[in-house]
Amino acid sequence: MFCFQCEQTAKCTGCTGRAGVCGKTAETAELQDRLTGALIGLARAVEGNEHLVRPSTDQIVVEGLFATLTNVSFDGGAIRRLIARAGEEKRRLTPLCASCASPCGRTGDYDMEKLWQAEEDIRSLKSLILFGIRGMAAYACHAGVLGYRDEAVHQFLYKALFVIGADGWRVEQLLSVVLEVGQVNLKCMALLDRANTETFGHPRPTQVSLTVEKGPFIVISGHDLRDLKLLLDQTAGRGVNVYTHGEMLPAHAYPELKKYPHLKGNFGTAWQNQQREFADLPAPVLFTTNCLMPPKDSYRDRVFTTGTVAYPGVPHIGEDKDFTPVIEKALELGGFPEDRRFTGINGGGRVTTGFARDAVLSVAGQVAGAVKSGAIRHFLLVGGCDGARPGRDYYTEFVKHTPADTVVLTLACGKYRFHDLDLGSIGGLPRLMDVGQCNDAYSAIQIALALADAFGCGVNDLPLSMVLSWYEQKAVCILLTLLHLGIRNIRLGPTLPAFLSPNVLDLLKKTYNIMPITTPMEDLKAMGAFS
Ligand code: SF4
Ligand code: SF3
Repeated sequence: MFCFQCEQTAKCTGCTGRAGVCGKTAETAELQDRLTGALIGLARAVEGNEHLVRPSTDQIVVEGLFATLTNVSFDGGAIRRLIARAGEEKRRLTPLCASCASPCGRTGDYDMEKLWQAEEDIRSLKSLILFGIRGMAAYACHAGVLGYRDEAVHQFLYKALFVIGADGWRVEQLLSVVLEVGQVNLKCMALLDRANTETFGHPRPTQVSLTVEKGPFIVISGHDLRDLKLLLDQTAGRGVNVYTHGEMLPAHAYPELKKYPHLKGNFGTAWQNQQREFADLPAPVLFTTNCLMPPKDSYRDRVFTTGTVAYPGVPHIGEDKDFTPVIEKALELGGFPEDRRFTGINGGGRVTTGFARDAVLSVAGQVAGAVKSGAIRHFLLVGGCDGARPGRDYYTEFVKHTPADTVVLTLACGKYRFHDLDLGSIGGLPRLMDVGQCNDAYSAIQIALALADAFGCGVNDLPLSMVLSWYEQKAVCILLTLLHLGIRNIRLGPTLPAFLSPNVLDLLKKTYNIMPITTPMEDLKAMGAFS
């Protein structure tokens, strides 16, 4: 196997051998490569046959890409079914190819070994494209389940897949496709933002309890808000409470979700702590998307998956979204006998979420006034994924050291390192504002653009610095969107992606002044966060 798509990749170069650091086996990794190769074959078959493409064709691509995202599908059987669907669809689009006596190979599946063995700059740029569209497919999938689609996104996914499999593309040509990933991803994130806010309302600042009340409960993890809504409907009146976990936390801020009285609070911290946190839990856990880790025996019998996420031997709730087995498990396990108080990593007992674009922009005048009066001197966007590497303490220390006249905007699961800290307030506004999931990066971008508008300058001229933490491929497409928008001086950590070749990294540094994190104090000083 070879895989270097995530931040925890072995030795910061690539996972090889019998299994990856994430627990993905060599067999699963090879099946995921075959699936990607089959999707490239499908994209080749689409070329010239665009009139035959159906929404179901697009769905295969979106699901297939999503299934290869880190910590989503460990299930060989599910991946084989996706490979078969891609093959069947290709045969529908190009029936003559299947029976051709002397195949030209134009619609053949792609052998991913060719990519892994390619010249390093080509491999680097094509990997950026591939990992970027894997992240984008996750967003498209979330929007799709709520009934929202954007034709431009699907058309681009075929193009990008085609390019990955094509020979002879030069560095400059690939670079422009890399930036196109960022451009189209902005549309895709806008679509998801619209899907979420039109379906569930605009998030409003909301305090979330970390105490688990006595009695039966279900923990729901991942990013899929529709799954949460369906679970809340099915648990209503059953005496079963629901707690969010990981990236589901911002769901508490949506009016159409927070109205359920049995959506009680949040349990646990970021994904990498799940094997410890779930060990003694008297409740089932439902994973709707990443980040699933291989379940330990201590709690394996309480884990359920749904959607694209899957693990061999773990019960999977199908398309009918009948969560009865999860609810029955919650009733059987019974929950805690008494209320159980949990805290965040820093000892805080409550956290606040819901500072998405509508909430922040509704106080834009107040924010602009605080900046003009000098009360707010700098904005710091500290966002992105969490992970297991020890260097991620950087983000906790960074936030702890931010001066009292700065505002910290955050999003995604990296916030679990610091979101229970009490940073106080400035001019009636909290100093720490959680914009939402990684899926809400669009909201953070809109806030930055609105600030730039209010001050009549570009985003790069704002007193705003970005320090991002990355782990999986949604972070890759978000980063490409920021680069597409021309945003400079982004700090990235805890380590730089293994798939950036020295030349590609050099190019990104020269063009965007992207840089690795150093120490919290050094970076804060360099950002001009201190007066
Ligand atoms: Fe390794 Fe990450 Fe790939 Fe898993 S997803 S095999 S940890 S690089
Ligand atoms: Fe986290 Fe997996 Fe990326 Fe959604 S849940 S940010 S890592």
